[in-house]
Amino acid sequence: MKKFYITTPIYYPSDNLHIGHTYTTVAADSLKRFKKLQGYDAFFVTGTDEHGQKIQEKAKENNTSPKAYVDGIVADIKKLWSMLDIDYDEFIRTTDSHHEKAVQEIFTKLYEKGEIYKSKYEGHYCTPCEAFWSESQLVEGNCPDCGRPTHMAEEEAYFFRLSKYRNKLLKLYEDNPGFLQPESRKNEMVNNFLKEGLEDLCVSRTSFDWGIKVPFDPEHVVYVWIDALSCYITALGYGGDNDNNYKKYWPANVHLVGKEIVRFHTIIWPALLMALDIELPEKVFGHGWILFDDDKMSKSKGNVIYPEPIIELYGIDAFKYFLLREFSFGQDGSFTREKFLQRLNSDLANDLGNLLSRTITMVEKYNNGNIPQVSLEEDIDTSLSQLAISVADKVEYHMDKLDFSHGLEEIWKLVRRTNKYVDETMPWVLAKEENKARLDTVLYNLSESLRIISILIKPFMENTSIEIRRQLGITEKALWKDSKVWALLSAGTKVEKGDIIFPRLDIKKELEKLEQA
Ligand code: ME8
Repeated sequence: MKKFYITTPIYYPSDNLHIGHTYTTVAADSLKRFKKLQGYDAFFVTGTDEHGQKIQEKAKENNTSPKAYVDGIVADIKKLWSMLDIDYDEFIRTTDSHHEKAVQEIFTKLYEKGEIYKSKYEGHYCTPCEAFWSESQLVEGNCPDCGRPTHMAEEEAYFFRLSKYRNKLLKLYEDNPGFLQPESRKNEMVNNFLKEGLEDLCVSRTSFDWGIKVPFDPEHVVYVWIDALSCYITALGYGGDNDNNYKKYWPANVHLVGKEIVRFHTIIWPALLMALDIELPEKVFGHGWILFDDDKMSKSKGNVIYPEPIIELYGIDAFKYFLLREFSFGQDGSFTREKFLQRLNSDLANDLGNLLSRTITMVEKYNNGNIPQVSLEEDIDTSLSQLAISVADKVEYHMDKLDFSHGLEEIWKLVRRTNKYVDETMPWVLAKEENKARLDTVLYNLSESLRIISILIKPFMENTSIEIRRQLGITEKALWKDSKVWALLSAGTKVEKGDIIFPRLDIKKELEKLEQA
């Protein structure tokens, strides 16, 4: 069985997560489910990045210890992932003892190999980002990541010899055009960072102590990136007693990250792995941001959208579908409640929900709830079946590029085509004319198309897939390969009408509800 290892960033548990973090996690979850459905042995890691000054300060504000503070947020994060039915295999916390031990070993190994050395650091320090910046990196004198002011600071610190990896990294980009996607981000890394040359990277701190201690110099704590990035291998047991998963799943097939941390994943991470003689990940995908009011969401600006109220009102499948269909994965996109509700109405209620409900109703009404036999085929039937069995390949093509939106659009072309087939064949007229042979064929084809749709949507909308199959009376396990074959549904299968899967919404009323939620 071929393996597929996928990760999300490990999020800071400084506050509760919002729709932006949910976006990456839902995408990773769908990709894992997709690979699993295709027969891969897929492994999915997410987690939390718990050390550092920001968390230490946050805990202080809340009159508690850093560990107690992060424990509380991590419990909420796990609750959110369980609410969203996120199928992760490992949740790595940087405070897990096996992670801390492995990071100490990594740090020591790099030091012993001469890849890390001790020196003094002087630079522009951004406290919220916990980052030192060089003069040239500042944007209008401010932190290039968050735009806030920095101040000059100096401390004794350990450095990783990042500068020496410049040429190796340039070669990595040259030899592996697919290493960083989308393409535009690659140009940014190569032209803005690598071509200008790299400075050695400060990898320890003495100004705070909420972190993993440098084992041979405990005044120092390991500074964010060696600690955080190593999670992708420690989550698999690297450096621990049981590293079976590391042997089985590393290297990662794809690290999904937001565009602001692409640099850390495509410059620092590969350089660290090179220094450790560890194989590099196959691909890093830097997706766009979900904006609100055309601005990046941030708690301090008060423009944060949380997923919980949306899920409670409309369910997880509608929410996941919207996230993956509405936004083009590589680019930024704005979230609005109107767009969300409109898509629910058009794609889910009018297209998919309506197709299921009218199909099951007609099979009940015209054939006593039994899937009929095909007996009189026409050209229009072949055109539907040809389209239906061709969709899976198109979805595979788009999923290969992590283009969730176009993948879903291909599935919806079939949903809409099938609805149109109802309007064109007019089963109610066939019934009136007592054209039983033709009516049976039409009802069969509608049900069969829905069977294929139920497989195609499974990675993205598991509950809806299950419900469609339940209503169609299908008891077999959904297999991806069965979406490429027509006429697998057995005649005589008893359908079972259920609730409307996506009720049509009164947008004005729902907007009021959502704004109050
Ligand atoms: O950066 N739109 O953690 P973090 C889309 N701990 N995605 C968003 C988003 C938005 N508006 N906001 C957040 C860290 N994200 C580090 C990572 S990895 C070794 C260490 C998602 O809590 C997106 O994936 O700030 C982004 O990269 C991540 O959350 C940042 O999470």
